[in-house]
Amino acid sequence: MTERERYLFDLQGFVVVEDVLSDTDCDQAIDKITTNMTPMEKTPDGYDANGTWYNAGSLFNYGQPFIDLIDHPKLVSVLSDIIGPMLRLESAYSFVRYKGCPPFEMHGGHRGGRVNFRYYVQNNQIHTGLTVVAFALQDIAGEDGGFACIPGSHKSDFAVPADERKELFAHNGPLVQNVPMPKGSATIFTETLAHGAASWQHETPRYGLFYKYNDRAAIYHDQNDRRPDKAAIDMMTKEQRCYFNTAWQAFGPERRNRNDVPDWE
Ligand SMILES: O=C(O)CCC(=O)C(=O)O
Repeated sequence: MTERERYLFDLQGFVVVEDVLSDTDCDQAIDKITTNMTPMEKTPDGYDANGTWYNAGSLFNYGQPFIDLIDHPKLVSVLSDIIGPMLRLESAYSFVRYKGCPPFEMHGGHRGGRVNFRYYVQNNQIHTGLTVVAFALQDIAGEDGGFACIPGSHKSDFAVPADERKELFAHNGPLVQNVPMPKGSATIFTETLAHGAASWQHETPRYGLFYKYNDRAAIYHDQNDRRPDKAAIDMMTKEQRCYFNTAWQAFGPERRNRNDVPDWE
């Protein structure tokens, strides 16, 4: 992690890392997502999607560029500094959203959430939990909508008061900012940050791609329907497979004292 990245991540709760994917990677990812996406009836907040929200899972079964992104050096350099030296990839999925779609309401926003939702700095070292990489497969301007957050909210010790939430967490409200992203970049943000997505406003849909990382000793989502299947695992390197290991830190199976051998060996 560069000093600039550390400064920006600590200040804002997110950092935009440029040039992670090439134009060809982005176009290939969009093609595969478009071929495999299915319409959602409801958004994650329970709004009627009305044909404006789609999703695609099982991304690793479609090969590249999804596989190489698992442990992309530019991402691992940041993630291993802010989460821990050994990482798990809990979840990878795509949401495709069309112009005028319902928003993804703001969530997160204070560091009282223990292991998965924490943020502190000690001895020059950032410590956080569940962390998201949001890949930009196209150029995104602020006025397009998309990923939005309250910069700095990851350091708040207080949750937003329930009766102020509507005003203070409103998209286009006083605190929430849309984050522009150049094509091929990756925005790394802690789930402790108050964040969501504003209604998409561009004629071309937003092809969102999200990977969620945690410490290899921690877990947030139930992994039963999130782990890649054998066909996908077979396309990965040994190191990449370890990103899907069961969460444990020490004294694992067969007296392994480090969680650095793939569960699938
Ligand atoms: O759609 C977005 O950009 C926001 C994603 C999000 O809120 C999340 O991953 O928790």
